[in-house]
Amino acid sequence: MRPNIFCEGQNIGEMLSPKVLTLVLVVQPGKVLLGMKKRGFGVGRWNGFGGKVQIGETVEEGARRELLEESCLTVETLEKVGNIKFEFVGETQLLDVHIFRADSYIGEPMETEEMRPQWFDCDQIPFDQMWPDDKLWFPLFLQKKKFVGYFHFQGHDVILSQKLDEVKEL
Ligand code: 8OG
Repeated sequence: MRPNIFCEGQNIGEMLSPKVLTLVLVVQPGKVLLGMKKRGFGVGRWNGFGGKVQIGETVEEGARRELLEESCLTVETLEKVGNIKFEFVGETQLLDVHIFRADSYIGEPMETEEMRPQWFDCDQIPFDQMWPDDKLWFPLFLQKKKFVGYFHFQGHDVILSQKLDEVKEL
């Protein structure tokens, strides 16, 4: 099924190009580092570290920059693990989120203006304080599977439709 990215009554010319975002999940054996988002989009939710890719940087460069800005960590290897597109009712711009995994890191996670980092055991991930789609794709992520998805949201809490597939390559 092809995602219904064009709302009824809206023509293609009105659809903005997607906003490209990154999301980095740092893992250690049996645990994952999340940050409590202190402001802006997704405030009050635990999430990985990331944000908008800037003009002139690659998606991976954007991922490394946002990770450093939000958690004070640098990483050697980032593995591409997922790509999810989000559509919100009433919004003309899709979010195109590129998800990366890092199995090692340099530095110590530090609280920043945007995020308060905390390690969670993989069997105690706080899904009730995360974006509602996360509970659907995190199990794939934790099993080291790669995935692509699409979620259509009403507001920030209700998923109207969804599609999630495991893939071999991204
Ligand atoms: O720059 P800003 O903080 O607005 O970036 C938003 C971050 O949130 C970015 O890392 C991408 C991420 N993000 C979404 N939607 C979702 C979602 O549904 N689940 C998770 N885990 N992260 C999301 O934009």
